[in-house]
Amino acid sequence: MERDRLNRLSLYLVTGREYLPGGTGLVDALERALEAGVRAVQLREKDLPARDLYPLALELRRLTSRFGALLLVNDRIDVAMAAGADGVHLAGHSLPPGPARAILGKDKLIGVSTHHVEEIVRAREQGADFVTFGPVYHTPSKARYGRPRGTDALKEACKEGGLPVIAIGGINDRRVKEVLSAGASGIGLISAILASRDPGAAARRLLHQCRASRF
Ligand code: 3NM
Repeated sequence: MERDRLNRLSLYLVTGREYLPGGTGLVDALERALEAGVRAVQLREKDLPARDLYPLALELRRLTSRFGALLLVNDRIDVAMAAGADGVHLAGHSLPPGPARAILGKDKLIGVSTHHVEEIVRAREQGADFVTFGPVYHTPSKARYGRPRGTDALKEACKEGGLPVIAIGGINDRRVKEVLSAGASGIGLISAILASRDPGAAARRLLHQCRASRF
């Protein structure tokens, strides 16, 4: 993947409407994060059928385009293509990256969720562009993602996997330095921004930490 798209992925904001504080709308929260400088969004609303996910993807496509931000759709290659997204993010139960690449062509981004270094190697062999690796830390919904992998496993993933690694799971502004020092190309998160009453301020703090940690 070229530097420009990789830079935009340095803060990868994953959606999760159930994390929003009462009264906040998803599109509003994302707009505030984008205004603050976030440049990559993954639409991940697993409970929505295509009929509802598609109009939301279109709305997020318009919104992210206004800010020059990437939009990836979790799992649903059809919805990603129909909405003109920049790519897809594949989970363990998704179509594997090889056939996904055959459908999407060479220019679309393919991200893959991974938990072990072997999965990263496999994703690379099948034409993925990057992976998320986690959960690095305890996350509010840890039951869903398994036990934390820790920063030593993250280091190994970044060193041995052969693809850019976005660290995910329990990331907040106090942990950015640690995961970037472990070799991660970026951070992926839901609650540190979307559970905040001020998603713009939360995004600014995280982006500030990303910039500060790179020197
Ligand atoms: N994937 P938070 S952890 C979507 O380990 C996701 O693959 C994970 O939420 C993985 O930033 C996770 O609130 C949740 O911890 C991230």
